[in-house]
Amino acid sequence: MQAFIEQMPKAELHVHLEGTLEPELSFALAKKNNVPLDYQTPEELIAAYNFYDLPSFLTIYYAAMKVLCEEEDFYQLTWDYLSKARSQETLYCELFFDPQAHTSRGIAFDTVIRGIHRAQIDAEEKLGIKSQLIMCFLRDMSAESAMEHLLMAEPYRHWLIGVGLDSDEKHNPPVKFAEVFRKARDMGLKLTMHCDVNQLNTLVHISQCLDDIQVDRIDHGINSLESDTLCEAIKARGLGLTICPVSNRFVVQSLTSNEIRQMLEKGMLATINSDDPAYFRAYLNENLIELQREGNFNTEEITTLVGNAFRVSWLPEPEKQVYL
Ligand code: ES4
Ligand code: ZN
Repeated sequence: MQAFIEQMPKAELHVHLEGTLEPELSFALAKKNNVPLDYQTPEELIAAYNFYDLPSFLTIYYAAMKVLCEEEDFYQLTWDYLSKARSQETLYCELFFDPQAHTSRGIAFDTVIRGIHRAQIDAEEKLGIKSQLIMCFLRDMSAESAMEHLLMAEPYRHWLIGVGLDSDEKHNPPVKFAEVFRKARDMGLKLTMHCDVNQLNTLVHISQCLDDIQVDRIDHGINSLESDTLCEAIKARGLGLTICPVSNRFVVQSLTSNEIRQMLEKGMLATINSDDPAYFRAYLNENLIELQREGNFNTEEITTLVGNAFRVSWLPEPEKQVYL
């Protein structure tokens, strides 16, 4: 089964580029950029990864970004992730990035997006892995800041496929960003939002995503299973759910294999993803392998989950068909 998963051509739709920052690259960039780190060795840093909820993860995630300073650093981050993904037979990725986590430290938006974009072009040409970029807004920052960043992105519109919403969900509902997402849609961008597992008011957040924002996809969305109405709406609209088993395990002590099985039984378009692989210590193959073991999924079920990622991807229709 492990070999079957490893050799499958795969797609990843939910991975935060900043969440692919491996401790080794972090130490190399800290040295190059003269940035002090709180840990002496990569092993010591990894030992601090004992997350138990979203805020405990986000604190470490944002602190680590201070080593990313120059365009070259964003290039390296993106190139390293795409190389790793390609080595796991992942052929297509949709990549999240968090510009506000960088502009708030004085790094120019252009520096971030140019470095990422150049690595995407090189990886497609030299490694044979295609990727598209999704700009995320930090939901614990203001809607005004999100709008400013959307305007900053306008000259780079054609380097983006969509926008997303991430970071701390508590008291930061989808409707806070209704105007920003309306403008993004008018710019021709696809829309997605995080509805992380077991968040406060999660069912309200999911229904706002559907009715107020009219998203094209939902990130996580596990708790939709608690409402038949939500499940029916998600199914009727053909919306994909980007589930991240190892990420979920930090919060609910389970890879959510039962929930994923229920989604498959209901015909919902669940996909498997890695979220922040450098922090959760699991890339796409490890997520699929561990999930398969926990839920005892058969090859047909795994094939459906992997196929779903291509089906609900934001690739042009003819390109999807190549993989299905
Ligand atoms: C994230 Cl797991 C998760 N949830 C919300 N925002 C995020 N940003 C990076 N990882
Ligand atoms: Zn995420």
